[in-house]
Amino acid sequence: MEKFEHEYNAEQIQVLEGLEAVRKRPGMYIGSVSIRGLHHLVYEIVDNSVDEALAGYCTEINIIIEPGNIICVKDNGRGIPIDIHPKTKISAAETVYTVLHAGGKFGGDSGYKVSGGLHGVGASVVNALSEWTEVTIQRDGGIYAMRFERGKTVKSLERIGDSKETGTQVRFFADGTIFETLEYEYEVLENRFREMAFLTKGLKIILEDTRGETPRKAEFCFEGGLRSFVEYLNKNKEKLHKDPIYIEKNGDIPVEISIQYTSAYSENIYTFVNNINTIEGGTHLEGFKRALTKVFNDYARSKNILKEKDGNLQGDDIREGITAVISVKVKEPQFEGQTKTKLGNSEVTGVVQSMVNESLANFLEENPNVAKAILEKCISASRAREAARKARELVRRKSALESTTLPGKLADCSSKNPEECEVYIVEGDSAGGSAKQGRDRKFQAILPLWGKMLNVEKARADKIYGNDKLNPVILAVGAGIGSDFDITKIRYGKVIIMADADVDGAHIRTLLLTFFFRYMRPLIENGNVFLAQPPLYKLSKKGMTDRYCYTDEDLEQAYKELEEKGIGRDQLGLQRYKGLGEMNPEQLWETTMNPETRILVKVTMDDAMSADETFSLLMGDEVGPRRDFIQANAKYVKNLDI
Ligand code: 0RA
Repeated sequence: MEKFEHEYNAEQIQVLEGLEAVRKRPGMYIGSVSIRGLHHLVYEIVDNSVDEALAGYCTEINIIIEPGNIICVKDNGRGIPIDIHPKTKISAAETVYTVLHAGGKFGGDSGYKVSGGLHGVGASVVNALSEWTEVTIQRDGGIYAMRFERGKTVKSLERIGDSKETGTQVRFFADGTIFETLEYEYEVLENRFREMAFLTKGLKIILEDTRGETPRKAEFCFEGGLRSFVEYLNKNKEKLHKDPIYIEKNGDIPVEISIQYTSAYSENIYTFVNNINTIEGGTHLEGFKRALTKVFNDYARSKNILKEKDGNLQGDDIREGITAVISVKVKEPQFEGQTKTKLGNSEVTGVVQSMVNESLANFLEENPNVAKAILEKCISASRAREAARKARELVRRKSALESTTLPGKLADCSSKNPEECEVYIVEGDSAGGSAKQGRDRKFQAILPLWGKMLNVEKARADKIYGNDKLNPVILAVGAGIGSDFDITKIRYGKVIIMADADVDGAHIRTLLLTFFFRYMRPLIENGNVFLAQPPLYKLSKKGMTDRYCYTDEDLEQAYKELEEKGIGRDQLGLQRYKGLGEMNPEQLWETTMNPETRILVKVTMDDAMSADETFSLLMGDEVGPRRDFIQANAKYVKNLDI
């Protein structure tokens, strides 16, 4: 017999219906039921502990991925309150886990929830979507525990022991009938928790993975906050000044910003609202950019670095080579944009702007050498921009004369409707030939690329327009680059990179992704960039349709299934594809290009960001980190010719 039998009153029934709704439409609450949604469960639980840290009561959070993909999150905060709610007659702790959006309702105006995943939905959603959840609370001298299954209480909060400590521990096992996979990816969680630790100065976050034979562990704690974040982002880059610039203001809308310039040509500004990555930017970014442009122009004028006859430096020039992280805390954030990651609150612009105006102007006055180094770079960026404009006009004029703006190598499709059109960027002429023959020419265009790519790390926009490898890509996509890029002009809804599964293929993929990341970022943000997945193997036998396998696991699975049909391994021919060039047009169509059967992987900002990171490392100016990387990854990058 259960010790606690529930009587369901009206409120309780509402509760159950609430969590039932979550189980019926999980996507509405956590975005998706893919691995992304699965990771989201962990973020939701950790966010609650981060809130406790932001309130000043928690200094350490431990996250363990246990064998069987059970997640355990433990913090040393005050412990979730356990007092009985006068209306529902159940404990506050149980309410938090069973009532939708209960978080933040307790403790009066003790503060507001600031952290929160993309959806910020709270513990009850995690509970609803887990096969089981166990919560253990230490507070008021005791240890208390409760348990739920698929969101329903099976054991109400009960005192199970004594303790002098305080804190909250949540263990849960996600529901396999809801999620596509239950296998957490350690690296994804590691990246997110590193980011969280950067964003919450001084908070120690420990992540452990005890699933495999060799347990993994990472410990993050950054006293420098965003300063450490910027140092981390720039670790492989050549810096223009030693210490990142750091400004912080804890007013009504707390703002924390760190900036460091590098000798690179790209602009890397990351913005966060309540610890959520606002990849589409918004009003905080707007305020920052305005202030940055104004402060540097004012400074350059006042020091006579810009003469009276000179025009103002443009924002793009001032942001060349910048790495910056902006973090704001907003009580009622409004998220807009395609992916709801653009801050809409208009009051934030002015707050960020005036704070940066004041602090950055002071900083430049106090650090004239840093100011000089940055401004020299801005001025040369400005000259390059002028040269780029001329180069671009030349290209435009030339193409007007030739009466076509499309590159000669492009085999275009017949449809002109971008929504249905796709372009395959194919490495190598021979694979390009097969792709041209195998494609559906109505909606599939082929652009072959060959030879070595331009090193975009060391090139400015003027070089890129003139580059014979990248110019065809720019013209084919048809929407310009950099600040001229206009997503409404893209000629294809899908831009698909098709490269071999070997080191050279990886090289070209990294190069193209980096190029898109730096010069056509909205294309990635908008979800228009994809990676084609050519098969690694073909299994064949007389009288049997060929079977293609895309991974080693796929191959094992195929062997198993065929064995069950009485076909042994020894009867099967196995071909390992070394390159796209080995497939004939029909095979290429069937395995990699036919929308009915192919596998496409959508490139996310995370993918592009790490490609960019790898790229800076391999192509940039800093020799030390590159050597370290190659030594650490020697077994993976044996053939990489750098
Ligand atoms: C005291 C008061 C409140 C929450 C907590 C402690 C608390 C909650 C969690 C969740 C995970 N770990 C935790 N540690 C402490 C209520 C504050 C409010 O809702 O405004």
